[in-house]
Amino acid sequence: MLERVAEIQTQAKAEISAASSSAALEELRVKYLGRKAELPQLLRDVAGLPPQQRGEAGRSANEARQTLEALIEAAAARFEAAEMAAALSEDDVDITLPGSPVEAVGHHHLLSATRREIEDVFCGLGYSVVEGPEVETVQYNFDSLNHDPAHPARARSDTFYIEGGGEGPDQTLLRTHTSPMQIRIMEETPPPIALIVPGRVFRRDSDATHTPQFHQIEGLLVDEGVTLADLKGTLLAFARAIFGADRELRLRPHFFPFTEPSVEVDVSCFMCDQGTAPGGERCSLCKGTGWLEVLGSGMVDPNVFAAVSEHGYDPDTHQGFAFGLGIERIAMLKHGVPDLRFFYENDLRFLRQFG
Ligand code: 2U9
Repeated sequence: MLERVAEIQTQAKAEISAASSSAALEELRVKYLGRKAELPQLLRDVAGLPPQQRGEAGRSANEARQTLEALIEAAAARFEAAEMAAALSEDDVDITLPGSPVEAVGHHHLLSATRREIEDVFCGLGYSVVEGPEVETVQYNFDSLNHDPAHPARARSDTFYIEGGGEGPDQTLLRTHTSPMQIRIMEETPPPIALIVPGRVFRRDSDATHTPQFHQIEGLLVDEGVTLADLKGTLLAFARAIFGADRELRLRPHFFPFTEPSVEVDVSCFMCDQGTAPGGERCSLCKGTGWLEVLGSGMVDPNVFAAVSEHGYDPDTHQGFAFGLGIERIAMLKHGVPDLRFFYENDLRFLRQFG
């Protein structure tokens, strides 16, 4: 046995020093030290030798095993270092660099982008953004908002009522504006509040400037000591952020059921100088008027506060202003979109212009 152990050791040493990779070394480890290899088998056979041979045979086989283990380990460490160095020098991927984000495919629709742009302006002014249900009740959509029962907007010809959707104030409909959500918020949140409500609204209307569905953003601010000057300052900040830092505002008296006084708000045209285009001709955007109608607004009617007075809105101590705008209209003005229907036709030649 001693001779055989010496032979195995000599042969293994030669093969280990000739090995050319860590994979080859691993094969040698299995070949000489694995469970089915001859040397471990010899070690197991020591127990069957005559007692006087066991000591020396066991010692030499054990030493051979330890020697081979150490040789393989040392060679493996050398290969590992060399292989790592080779991989690092060949590999042109620097794993320490931050991962590059996946390239965005596509972009927001112009209406979504415009909505976000407007939301950003009001978030910057401290407003919250809240969304509400698209199916509403007559109570929230009209009654709480001081709509006269005879108001034309309530007619079957102007509003989508849900068939079988209740009766009287509980009758359900597709909301005609996002205002019902402001009522819901006031029922839940005592003043002061400042919020905008973006969302889809529905009216029975269909032509180049009207679609049965469009998008609004309405705003509501309620506190003590709020005046029309606060409304004008807020809307001026909005107009300048969206249409340019040089813009001015013009307020014209109007009527809305939920605001008193009510005003329509024009912003000075950003394409011309008071109606005259750079070439001297009449500006095509503002039709030579120098003003663009952008939204409606006003001071919240005390009757609206009366509908939520039990939630802390006292018409005698609280004032508020509200405004409403059509996202489509803002996008059309800002980007020169000539027809409202382009927004919904999903013609990529149109959509891709606004990436
Ligand atoms: C509450 C009180 C008052 C919301 C307002 C307007 C004026 C307005 C139109 C703009 C173009 C609708 O999208 S449009 O067709 N909206 O002019 N909206 S004040 O007033 C409110 C809302 C909620 C509780």
